[in-house]
Amino acid sequence: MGLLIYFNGKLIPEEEAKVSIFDHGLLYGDGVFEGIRGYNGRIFKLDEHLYRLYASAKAIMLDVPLEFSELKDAIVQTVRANKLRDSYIRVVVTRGVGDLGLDPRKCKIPTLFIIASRIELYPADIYEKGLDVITVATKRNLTEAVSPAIKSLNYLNNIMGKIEANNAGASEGLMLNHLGYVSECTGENIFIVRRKSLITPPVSAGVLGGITRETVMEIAAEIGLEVKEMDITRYDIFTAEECFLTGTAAEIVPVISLDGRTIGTGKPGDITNRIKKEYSLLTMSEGVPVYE
Ligand code: PXG
Repeated sequence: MGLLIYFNGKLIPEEEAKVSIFDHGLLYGDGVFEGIRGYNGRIFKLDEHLYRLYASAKAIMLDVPLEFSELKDAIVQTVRANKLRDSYIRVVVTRGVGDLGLDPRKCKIPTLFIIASRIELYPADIYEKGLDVITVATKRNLTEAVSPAIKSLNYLNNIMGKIEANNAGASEGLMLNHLGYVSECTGENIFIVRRKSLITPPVSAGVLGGITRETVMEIAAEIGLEVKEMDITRYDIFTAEECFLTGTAAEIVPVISLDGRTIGTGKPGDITNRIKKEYSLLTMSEGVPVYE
């Protein structure tokens, strides 16, 4: 049985959920989105994802056609209609249907759809063995051009990075900013462990303010680990005790090498494993209930 999709105000079968070829989300990548996870009958960090969605929309002057509470309700209804306990939810708002010119003023009504489905995680052995990452040549977008803090439909910068990582046979690509500092991977934030503290690049280094990144910061505070947001270079990763990536889909993924240099012992570290454990405990116990 196919999925039920929330599409511009209605729940409809996936075969009927079709976007116009004149939608500027397609023609220009003009729109914003969120990727959210549901665990165990609850939606994890839903408010946080929605705050970021409205902030992304604000930054590109796009009016989300629903109020915060209406959108929240539409997401819960979509998950419920598909009877999902564990889910991956994609919320997309585009500029809407316009003409072939890029002027967004021609797009009168934004398109809004919600897909509640499942997610394929990285294969299980990646979490035990860790990832080999390489630095890609494509720089992360300038914050003054298209800020990486905006979760927009325009992901070519990241896709270019992913293609380079794929071509090199690596599992992920590390992106640097125009100054040569580390920003993030193509779809995950990065942390290193140095002398028992966590370090992650600041949003000003050209990174998406990840919800998982924030959650890791909260976990660190609870378990008494210091977290510093500061610019780091590849050298800091080469010489780190541990390294891991964070993202809604990936959760917490250990990194064991960068550009051929083994990080720490070459195995997922104790701090990484502890954070991973605390994260999965949170996902099982927190969130907006779907079925109550
Ligand atoms: N940085 C970027 C560039 C992202 O796209 C994250 C960090 C992590 O943010 P959250 O809030 O999820 O902790 C993301 C997440 C994928 C994929 O297939 C990844 C993301 C979105 C859609 C697909 O890897 N983004």
